[in-house]
Amino acid sequence: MERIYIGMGSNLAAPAQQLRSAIDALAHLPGTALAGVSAFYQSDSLLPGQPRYTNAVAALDGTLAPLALLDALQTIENDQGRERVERWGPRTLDLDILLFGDRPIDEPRLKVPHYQMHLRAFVLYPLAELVPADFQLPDGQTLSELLAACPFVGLERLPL
Ligand code: PH2
Ligand code: MG
Ligand code: MG
Repeated sequence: MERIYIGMGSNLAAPAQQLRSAIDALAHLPGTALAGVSAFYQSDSLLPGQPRYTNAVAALDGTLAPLALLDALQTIENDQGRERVERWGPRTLDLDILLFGDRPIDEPRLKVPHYQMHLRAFVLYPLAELVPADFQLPDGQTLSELLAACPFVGLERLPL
């Protein structure tokens, strides 16, 4: 059994509703159990000219292989109308595997930890709601160090 963290994001078609549907789909995923969900946070897109994003992080406990989980997440994205037009384009739903237990994964289709999670406030602050205070990434960096280097700027935590 491994603890897995999923970054969720949406900036199209009622983003908060998209995240709620995704959480429901994650809760029903075979081979995993939903262990927690952060609050929802809004922020501007990293790419200018797009609608604002709503983001959250979910924790799963699972026995699935990483690539099987990736397939399942892509199915959920597709079921919720994800269209893959341009890289970083606006999307109804983005589900990214942030961390998979404490293993680094380096496959053509899947790199874990997610390559930019350590720089993204909309990942780090929701993640911090779900982990112990001394939490470390596979490379030994602590989440507190990452948070200290990544100010809570432009993030809006939505009321539960
Ligand atoms: N995802 C992107 C690009 N820009 N900006 C915010 N605020 N949140 C995201 O999830 C996000 C983004 C591509 O994955
Ligand atoms: Mg993605
Ligand atoms: Mg993403």
